[in-house]
Amino acid sequence: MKHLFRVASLSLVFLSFSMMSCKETEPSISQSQIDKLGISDVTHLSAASKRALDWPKDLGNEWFLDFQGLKPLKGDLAYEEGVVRRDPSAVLKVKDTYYVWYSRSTGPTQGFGGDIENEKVFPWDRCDIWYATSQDGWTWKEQGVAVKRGEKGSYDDRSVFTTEIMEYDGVYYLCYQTVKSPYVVRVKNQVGLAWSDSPNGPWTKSAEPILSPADNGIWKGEEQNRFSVEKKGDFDSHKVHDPCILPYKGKFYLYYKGEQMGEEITWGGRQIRHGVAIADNPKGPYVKSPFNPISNSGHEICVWPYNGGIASLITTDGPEKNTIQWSADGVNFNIMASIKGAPHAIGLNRELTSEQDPVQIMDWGLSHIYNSGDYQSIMRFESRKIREHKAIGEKGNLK
Ligand code: AAL
Repeated sequence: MKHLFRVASLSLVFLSFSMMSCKETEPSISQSQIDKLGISDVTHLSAASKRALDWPKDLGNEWFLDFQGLKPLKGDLAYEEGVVRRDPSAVLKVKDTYYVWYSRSTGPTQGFGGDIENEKVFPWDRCDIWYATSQDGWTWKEQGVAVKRGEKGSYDDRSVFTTEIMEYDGVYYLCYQTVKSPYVVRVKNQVGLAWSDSPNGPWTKSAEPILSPADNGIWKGEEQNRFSVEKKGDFDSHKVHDPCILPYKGKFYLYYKGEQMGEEITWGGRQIRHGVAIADNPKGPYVKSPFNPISNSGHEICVWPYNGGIASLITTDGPEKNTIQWSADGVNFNIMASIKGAPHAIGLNRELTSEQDPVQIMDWGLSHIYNSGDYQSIMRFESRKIREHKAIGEKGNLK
């Protein structure tokens, strides 16, 4: 409605401007906008033209890219039957060595409904967080476990997984998802944190989770059915997932994916949204932003700093999937580019962060693939920028 009002008022302003052809006191649709958008008659704006008039005025091609096919890694991170390696963290370069952390488990997945004491309900169930190093980003040496599941009875006794790394002030922080046994359909997921003076550990774990689901949903009945609710609650009333902490404006922004009790299928995808929680110190306490949710689409978190703000790749679910968005304040995101589809569970190569190029960080990084329903392996992605279009033999660049 607000949008319609704005476009309607813009049209009126334009009309009165052209009729009066006197001094311009209010914003109008300029002749160059009309020309650029190829609008035939400004008194007959189609819905598409109205949306186009709302696009950021200074938007160029700098945000647009194309992902190439995933390529397998070599060494210990090559696919291995019987082993799950998935959800890679960002890649950090420490001195001359690349580091990555990831979820690791062994054995097949049985799913829900079997022996909940002994079986694995998902590939990311019964995981610990492991790490590997590489000199060239292709051949990796698995170094061993970084963060283990907790003692029986603790909040992370069932699985620790889907981790992200942040280095700040010489200290390394791993944030990750946690599940407490028993792993039933309605189990809540939380976020834990571990820190170390070295990327090689040893790691100290937080005694309590640093983030939990909103506590305002109400399940309906006793059956383990996550779609059946009396009240849904906030967008993150069931699970907080895919945590990623960025130092930003003197604070620490913990971006995460929320899953809601009574989740629906909307626009052909899962009802998944992102939130942010902000702290003064890396260890918290993290306070959820009152602006949550900060996306209406997406899946795994993929965020990076750019031009004083934060950029976010939105994949997989929701009407705005396959877009790159940017916010000047880390909270209010707008679409900058649509893309053809992005790798899942991206681990960004933080070495490539650039203030000149918004998507240079996508030149290469890590992702994962499903080799089978049981086993996943970490892969490498690469991308190419889309800055021109030229047919073979054609002179000049279309920019
Ligand atoms: C991923 C992530 C989280 C989920 C599972 C493993 O896509 O969103 O990590 O828990 O799937």
